[in-house]
Amino acid sequence: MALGGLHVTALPEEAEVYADTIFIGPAEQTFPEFIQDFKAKRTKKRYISTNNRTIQDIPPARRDLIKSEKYLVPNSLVMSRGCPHHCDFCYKDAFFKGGKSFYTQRVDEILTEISQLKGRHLYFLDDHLLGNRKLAYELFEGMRGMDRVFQGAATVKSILEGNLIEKAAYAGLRSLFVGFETFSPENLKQSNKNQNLKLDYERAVRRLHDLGIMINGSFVFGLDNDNSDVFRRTVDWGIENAITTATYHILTPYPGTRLFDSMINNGRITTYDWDLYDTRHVVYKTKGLTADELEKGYWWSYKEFYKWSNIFKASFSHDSFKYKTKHLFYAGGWKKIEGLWNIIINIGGLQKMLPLLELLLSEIKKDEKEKQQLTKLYIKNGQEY
Ligand code: B12
Ligand code: SF4
Repeated sequence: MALGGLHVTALPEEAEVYADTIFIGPAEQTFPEFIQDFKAKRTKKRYISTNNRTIQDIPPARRDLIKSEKYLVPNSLVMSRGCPHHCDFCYKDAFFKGGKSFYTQRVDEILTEISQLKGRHLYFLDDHLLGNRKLAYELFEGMRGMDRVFQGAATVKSILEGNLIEKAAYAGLRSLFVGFETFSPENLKQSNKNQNLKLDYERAVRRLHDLGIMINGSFVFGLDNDNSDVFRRTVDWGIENAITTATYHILTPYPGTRLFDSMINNGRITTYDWDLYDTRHVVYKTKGLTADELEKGYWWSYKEFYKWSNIFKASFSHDSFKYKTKHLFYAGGWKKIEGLWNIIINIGGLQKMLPLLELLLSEIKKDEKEKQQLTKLYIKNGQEY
């Protein structure tokens, strides 16, 4: 038995009790090595990813093996692995330890991959789709005219800088996961999330809305500078700024992260039951809030944000009728009809929902000339100006 992935990488000693072989870190290079060793009957106990990491020139994913009718989003793909930033609570530095922690595909490879995918919808799994701006620029340039709609994730900073985000929008970006995380500068500093410091979150939101890009805002509760008003403030901000969907998390010190080490050093970890490390439970000694307040506030936030009255309020603050409708159906469908989703999955109807998703992600029209003007981005020697 061979095991790999995030959990195994974070806790190899625990994992190897259950396996003949474990994989630490990304496996694009170590798995082929394992196959060779397996054939030669000399498999090792551990395969550790080193600095020779790449996702270029690797064999294409065997998408023919995917039962696409069972998925709402069969076209998931990766342009980059990792991220250029180093937030203390993130899995990234621990997972990519011992080698590169941000590396990319070649643009021609990813464009070929995209051109072979059925349907219009794409889902980029990248931690930070705009992390390498030059590459992202070339990707979006190449995707123009491909008639795709896609979703991805990026930082607030990358939305505010230059006009790459316009380029993304006109290539088909319709929904973006954005790591706002916290409004407190002290919390940002404590988390080494300095790239968010002194940024105008509202300007980033307006920019995305002007381009018809729906926002899935990510927020973390329980950082040391939070107190009991954090839930109300965060939810109100999301509604007032017409964030389409919100993902709330209770701060979780995943093993291997700097956050985990610092919690251990300060005697703050309260449980090692990994099942509770799901961003829904408090697993450490809190500071500005009690653990009970934090869990209750977390659940209250979800309930409050996804109340129909608040979904309506946020939807109707958009200018265009089309955006209002899209917001209403997307947010409503995301959280409000979970029971219905289970029925759709059980009767094997997920693929039939894809055209609906594509419709919700359709473009909010802009004049062609305006688009060209907005996407004129100048790059020389890898620098934007
Ligand atoms: C897409 C995604 C989701 C989707 C998953 C959809 C699906 N059906 O697959 C959804 C939205 C459902 C989701 C949910 C959650 N997610 Co999520 N998710 C991701 C995301 C963005 C991509 C995962 C992915 O496919 N990566 C691409 C593949 C190629 O990489 P990989 O999985 O690491 O696999 C490589 C290696 O690990 C290794 N490998 C993996 N498995 C195996 C097995 C073997 C045998 C071998 C040899 C090798 C191997 O080889 C692969 C190639 O190198 C990651 C961030 C990221 N970029 O990875 C977060 C991430 C994994 N999610 C995270 C979290 C916190 C969650 C939730 C707990 C959030 C929540 N509160 O609900 C839930 C948990 C769901 C669950 N039950 O487990 C965290 C995990 C943190 C941690 N340290 O564990 C991440 C890292 C995001 C982050 N930056 O914090 N997630
Ligand atoms: S910006 Fe996001 S993906 Fe990158 S290190 Fe920070 S939390 Fe992780």
